[in-house]
Amino acid sequence: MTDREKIEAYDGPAGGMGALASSMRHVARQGAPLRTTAALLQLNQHAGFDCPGCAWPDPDEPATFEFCENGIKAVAAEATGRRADPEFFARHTVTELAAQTDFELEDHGRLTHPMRYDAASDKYLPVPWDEAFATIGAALRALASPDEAIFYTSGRTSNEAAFLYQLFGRLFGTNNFPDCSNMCHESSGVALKESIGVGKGTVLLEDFALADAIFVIGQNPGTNHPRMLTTLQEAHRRGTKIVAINPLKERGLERFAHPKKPLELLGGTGTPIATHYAQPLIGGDLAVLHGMAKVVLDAEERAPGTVLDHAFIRGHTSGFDDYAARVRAIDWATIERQSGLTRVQLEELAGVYTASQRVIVCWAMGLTQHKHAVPTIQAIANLLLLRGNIGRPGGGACPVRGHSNVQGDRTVGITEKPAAEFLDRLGAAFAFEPPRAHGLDTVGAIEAMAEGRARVFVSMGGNFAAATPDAEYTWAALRRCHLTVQIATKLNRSHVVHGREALLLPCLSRSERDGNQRVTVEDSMSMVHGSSGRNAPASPHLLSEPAIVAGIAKATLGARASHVPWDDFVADYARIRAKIAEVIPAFADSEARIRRPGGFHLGNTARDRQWDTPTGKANFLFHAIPDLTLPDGQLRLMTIRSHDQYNTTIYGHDDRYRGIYGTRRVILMHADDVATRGLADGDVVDIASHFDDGRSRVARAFRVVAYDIPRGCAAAYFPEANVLVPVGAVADGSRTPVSKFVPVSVARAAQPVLRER
Ligand SMILES: Nc1nc2c(c(=O)[nH]1)N[C@H]1C(S)=C(S)[C@@H](COP(=O)(O)OP(=O)(O)OC[C@H]3O[C@@H](n4cnc5c(=O)[nH]c(N)nc54)[C@H](O)[C@@H]3O)O[C@H]1N2
Ligand SMILES: Nc1nc2c(c(=O)[nH]1)N[C@H]1C(S)=C(S)[C@@H](COP(=O)(O)OP(=O)(O)OC[C@H]3O[C@@H](n4cnc5c(=O)[nH]c(N)nc54)[C@H](O)[C@@H]3O)O[C@H]1N2
Ligand SMILES: [Mo]
Repeated sequence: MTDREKIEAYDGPAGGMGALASSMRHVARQGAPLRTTAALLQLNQHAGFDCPGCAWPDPDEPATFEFCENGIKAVAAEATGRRADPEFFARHTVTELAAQTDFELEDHGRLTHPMRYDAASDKYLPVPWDEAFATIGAALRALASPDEAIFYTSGRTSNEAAFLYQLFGRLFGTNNFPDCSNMCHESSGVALKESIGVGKGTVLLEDFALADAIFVIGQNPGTNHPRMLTTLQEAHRRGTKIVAINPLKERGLERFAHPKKPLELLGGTGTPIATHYAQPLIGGDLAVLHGMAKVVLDAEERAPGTVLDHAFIRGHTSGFDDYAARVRAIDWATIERQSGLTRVQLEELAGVYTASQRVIVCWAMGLTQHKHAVPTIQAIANLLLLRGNIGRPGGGACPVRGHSNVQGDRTVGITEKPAAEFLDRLGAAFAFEPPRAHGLDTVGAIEAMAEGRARVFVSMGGNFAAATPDAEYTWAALRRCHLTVQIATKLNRSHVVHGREALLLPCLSRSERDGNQRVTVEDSMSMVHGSSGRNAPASPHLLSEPAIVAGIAKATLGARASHVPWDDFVADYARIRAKIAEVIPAFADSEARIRRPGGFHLGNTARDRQWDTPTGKANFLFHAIPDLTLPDGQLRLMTIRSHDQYNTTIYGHDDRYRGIYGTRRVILMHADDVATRGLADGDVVDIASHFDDGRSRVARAFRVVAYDIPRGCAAAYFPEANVLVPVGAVADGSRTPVSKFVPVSVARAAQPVLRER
């Protein structure tokens, strides 16, 4: 154990003085306080830029500046004074850099020049932009088929850049557009589309002010969507019931002190958030939701006509009778065993549901990254449908998205499974025949590279090597590529785990001036608004993402796509938006509508009670509860985020609300699970995962922390634990890697070295 490491209970509320102090420390560390402060003043303002943190929406009239500790960290990380420039790269071989931790890599600061890997010196050397583009064009043209290329996207990319990127890829001839969403809310999209005909949430921010009850399932907003706590706090004050369902007691769901309100700060303890808190087993949510539905159906049987919304069920849904019969037939012993909650607890949760006229259910990765994620999310839809809670003010489904524009990227065509209608319109707008065969998703892309079926990998942002499952396998797959191209702001793992040839293309960040252009983004509630940075670019050699895509497109397609006005698009993004509107009618007149404070809503058929499903109705979809019991000795491991990270970007080594300081190599376990293994709190263990594919996967040297978590469950941080997640373990229907349910066993470490990766 190093001096910095410390594990102790955290007594404060989420937010509060701790959040203020922590944000100031992070701003100071980045060495450019003025640049950061200037940027912060523009954050989420009407004329400013959209926070590069989470996708929680902004109120129409944001306060002078909506304080969010993790938003500040995200902006400070972009506005940093540090630079990974050519002198830096001249000092380090790539082999040396590859030995550094994820934290150390990003901590070198912003990339400043386009760089190319030089195998002779094992270093990145500067390369002129046009030479970089020509290299990509040559490699792509040399492929036997366009489907040997992969175009990955992370969800921070603007609508304009994403639209050009997918246009380029489809002109080139492939639908290989895997994205971070494949690892994130894909399960929500697939589930909701089948249930209610639209793969997005049905609520707006204003609905939270009307709700009588809000359920927050498998989500940790105190860390990952801190601005949501303000919404929940206001709801709590109005008397709204707030139900948290999470194996961990997350502090942000328990208590919150608004960092901008002096009285709350001085009070010290904050105000409560959840009125009810249940800690199910990891993966137990389908049983929880079926259990609640069973209570609701029983209540209706006892007092017919008083509990269900019969008019809604009759007029708007299909499949109710079959669903109800099957839920009634589940026995309580199965529900209790699989959920980890008692019947009494489930009756209480269901009681909150039936006592409330308007109900919103929110969820995030705790539900989506499971083998049974799609059935579980459909069980949420079922529960909402029982009482007409979709398309009612103050009620609805709310998958809380991750990356700030992950939803927008999908809207403008970043998907490996494009709809035929979208392709028809894209083809008509640009006079070409787009490829129709579906492309590779994230897991499919890894397998294709591993097997040599894909050879060029282009990444629009993100950190594929660290974010994906099965690190060792995935790294070998990336290393087999002929060329890997990374369009990025800061150095990360994917830049040092590269193909035979490799390019680093540095781009402007959200907070930086891009001429006087603006881009657009879509938040978690389908609101589209403008974003324009004001900071001076981190280096004069940076290009915008749209300019980089145009450069690659011209160098690759040449005369084949000379009818596409790439340069005009880059000169004025309004021209890209005009084309987006031609392909996606909901964008019509967006130029005027993004100028309004708050932007505009893209519309949502389910919210209007129009059901775009094969039955023309909202569907009750039943799935049996799976038996998730593991062999003796194994634990269900979830891989989660600490308070000091943004996905693979590690800001620091503290997870304040969970009382863990100075280290990320920890495994949280129930005290009895620690004791029965002959271990003690603080011991160092190796973690092995178990999956039926004949390969062994071990993560070494994790410190055991006895923690308030159900027996049989454990937690470790992503991405350190990604070596344990088998690439073949994916969710049924959505193929999202099962990052929240990895069967593992632990054993005293062979070598208790605690070097962070
Ligand atoms: N500061 C910051 N903000 C972020 C991010 C970040 O890394 N840092 N990431 C962004 C992205 S891309 C995303 S997708 C979101 C992620 O936001 P979250 O989904 O909140 O992120 P996770 O840490 O993965 O947390 C999952 C939560 O689900 C719980 N959980 C795990 N398994 C289960 C289960 O089986 N059942 C239930 N009921 N709960 C479970 C965990 O205890 C944890 O509280 O946040 C976004 N915002
Ligand atoms: N085990 C496990 N694995 C997971 C998860 C989990 O919970 N557990 N969560 C999954 C989820 S929900 C997600 S969304 C994925 C995230 O996967 P990704 O989106 O691929 O990863 P990020 O860490 O968000 O990407 C960070 C990098 O993006 C680059 N970047 C930052 N800003 C910009 C920009 O403005 N433009 C460009 N071009 N680049 C930029 C920087 O170089 C930075 O290093 O990870 C997934 N992986
Ligand atoms: Mo995500």
